[in-house]
Amino acid sequence: LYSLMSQYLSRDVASIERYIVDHVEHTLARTRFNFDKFDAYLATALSVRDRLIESWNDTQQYFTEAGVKRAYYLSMEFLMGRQLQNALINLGIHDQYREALKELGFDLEVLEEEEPEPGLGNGGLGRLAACYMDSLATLNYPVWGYGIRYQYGMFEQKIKDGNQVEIPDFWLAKGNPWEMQRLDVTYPVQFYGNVNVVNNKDGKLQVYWQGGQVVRAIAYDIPVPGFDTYNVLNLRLWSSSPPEEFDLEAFNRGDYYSSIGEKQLAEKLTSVLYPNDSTEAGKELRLKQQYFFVSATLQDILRRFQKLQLPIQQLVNKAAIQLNDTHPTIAIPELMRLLVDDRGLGWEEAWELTVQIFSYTNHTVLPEALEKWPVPMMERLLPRHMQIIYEINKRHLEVVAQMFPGDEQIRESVSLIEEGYPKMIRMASLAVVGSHRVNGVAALHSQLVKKQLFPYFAAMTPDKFLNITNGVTPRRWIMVANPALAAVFTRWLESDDWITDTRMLSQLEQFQENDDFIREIEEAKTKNKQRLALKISQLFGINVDTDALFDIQVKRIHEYKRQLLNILGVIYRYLWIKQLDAEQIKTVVPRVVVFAGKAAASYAQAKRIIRLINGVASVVNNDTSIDNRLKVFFLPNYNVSLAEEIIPASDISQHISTAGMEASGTSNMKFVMNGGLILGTMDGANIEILEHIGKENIFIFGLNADQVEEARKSNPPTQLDSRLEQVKATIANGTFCNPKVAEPILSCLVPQNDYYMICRDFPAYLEAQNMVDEAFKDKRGWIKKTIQSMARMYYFSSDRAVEEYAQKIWNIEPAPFIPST
Ligand code: DL6
Repeated sequence: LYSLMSQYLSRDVASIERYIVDHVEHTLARTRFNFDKFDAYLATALSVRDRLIESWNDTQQYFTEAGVKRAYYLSMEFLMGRQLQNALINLGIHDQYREALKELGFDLEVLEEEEPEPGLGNGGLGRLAACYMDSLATLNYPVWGYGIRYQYGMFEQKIKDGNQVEIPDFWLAKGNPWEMQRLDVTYPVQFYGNVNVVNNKDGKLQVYWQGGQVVRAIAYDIPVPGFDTYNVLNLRLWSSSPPEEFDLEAFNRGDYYSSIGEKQLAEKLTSVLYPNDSTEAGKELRLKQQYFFVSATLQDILRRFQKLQLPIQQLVNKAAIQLNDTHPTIAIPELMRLLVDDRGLGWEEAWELTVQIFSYTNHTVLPEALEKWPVPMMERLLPRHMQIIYEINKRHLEVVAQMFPGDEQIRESVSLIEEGYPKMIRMASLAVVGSHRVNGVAALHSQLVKKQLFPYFAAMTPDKFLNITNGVTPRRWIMVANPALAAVFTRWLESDDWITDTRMLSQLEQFQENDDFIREIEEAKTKNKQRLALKISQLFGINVDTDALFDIQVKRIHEYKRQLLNILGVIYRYLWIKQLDAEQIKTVVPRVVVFAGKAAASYAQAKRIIRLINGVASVVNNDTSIDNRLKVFFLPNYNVSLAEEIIPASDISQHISTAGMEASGTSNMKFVMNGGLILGTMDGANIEILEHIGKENIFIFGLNADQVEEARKSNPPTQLDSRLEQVKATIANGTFCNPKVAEPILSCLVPQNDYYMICRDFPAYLEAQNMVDEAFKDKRGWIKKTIQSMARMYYFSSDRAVEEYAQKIWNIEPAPFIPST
């Protein structure tokens, strides 16, 4: 592998050694003879960061000098994963670093494990943002990411007596070598206070928002390297701190502690990532986080624009702002405030500019996940913004009245304010009205966004709505996660260009009957299964057979994702094996079933499902009568690093959401790219995966989205499948866990209460699992399916996705910086 980037870097091993030792001695103040594994990791990371900083500075300066239009990706979550290995691979110096560290007595792969994982996200949405940053850097797009530097990321999940326990994740405990604190980049952010209107000299009304609390935002910059390019992008995360001014009055009153208390409050603002959790909805601190992040970001964007000395109307030619879900939507009234109150623009002109600058990605149609904020809270916390939202709504409703005259029902449904006690602000509707483009994240989802969520908005402005199907980066999800498979690809394609051009993978199909190629693909899979088997044996003390079918479901635990359907199927399989005789048992395809995922801390039903899975695991794994034909594991603390170990090891993975409920899914793409097949429903991106890889290469079952909608409206069936009855009875008699724990689960498994369609889909699910068994028995047929699938996945690269954003929404061009050597 030879990288463009590495042409500009010193690649010789001796220099690399020296850089590392320099950091050991001068940054960490250790001696070269006495530093431990973590010191070695830190010094290595710092030496890599040094290399990134130079390119990062050059890239940013180049963007400024060239005056390019930039896009800004605003996301409350970035799940970046560990950085060291990814940076070394993107820079093309992984092997040289391995060599240098060997000379120093360390194993690079071991040091990579020392890196704490920054869990600054809940799941798919945050990881998508990270994949997009990688692709944007790789394709040289001038983009910045903006987010929050939480001190506590996603909680660490432990399993005690089968139950999930949450442990705070203070990921910064040992420092973060990848970030640069920017004490020169700070902004004040205001909350509360009053709005005053005065007549200024030329008779115009001038609005002042005064008083209240001020918090300071401090920037932390994280360089994001692309693959095989000199360009390095910036991810700017904000941290809160007290304002520089000290409350002298309180101090003079002798009230020293309250003057400090105020400071501590300010620091708390960015301390913790909010879980994806409906019970946390409507919390004031969360809205404060959103405004804090958005206000600092817009001040930063405008300061950068101001340096260009252009009229403010030109902002639209220099900046596009993407709202990653509704979380940063308060940016829309904030930009209006900055343009109208601070810059003196008229409302119409400011609004036109705002709408042209913003665009919004919707990531869910689940009603409970659509953000709403109480009007009284907004009035108190951001009084000027509330006025602006009312004004936006007034003008919006005037347009609605013209389009749908006299229709009260439509007016009510599209109003930005939901009537009730208290009134609520519909943030998704505000995001739609204030954006020129609104996209869903998979074809079906984008249809549902239009038809189900925003039918009248879509009727009013049909061109606003579009689809951009998600994608994932082949750098992290093949190169980093699966070096064995990556090496096979490069060997057979006689080039590593596939890393940046996944269309090349289609050429692999010509080798699908080649015995050597098949053997190499199989060997890579076995290696990955062995790695996971080792992890399982370390965690549970159980050795699993790597010839078994590895059946994996890893994602947040949620009723709509239907881990319950999976475990019910496992229980049925167990009961079925138990009634076979010794000869029959030998014919059963052995399975290793793996679950992983976190349940939101207060999501009781999701936690019960974890408890049930662990209960089943302990019974099944200890039952010697089934001759190891079934093993079940719940791997704790699912995160990006664990995903990198699990995904390449799968034979089959489950993406079995109730149709119409999973916006896209992205792990489905990662699994197939790594040579695993999918068992799934016609939901989210599964549908497009099917279209690309062919229906013969995917196991689809169950109701589709239209049928689910129909089924919810019609009378439930009168009878349950007898196999499901049998499974329920076994759960109810306490075989796996205390029946009291299982009771609320069982009460959902009745036809009248089957919102997630588990009862209705159960027979089709079992049938599909049988088809998986049959297909797996035919080894050659199976591998052929996996080869065809891998070869046809080019579309699901995040490179394709970000190109669509750049062209269809942001209107920006690549801007590669070529250094003079
Ligand atoms: O678009 C990224 C990701 C999708 O792949 C998932 O299907 C979707 O559930 C997730 N959405 C969210 C939004 N919040 N909620 N709920 O995380 O986005």
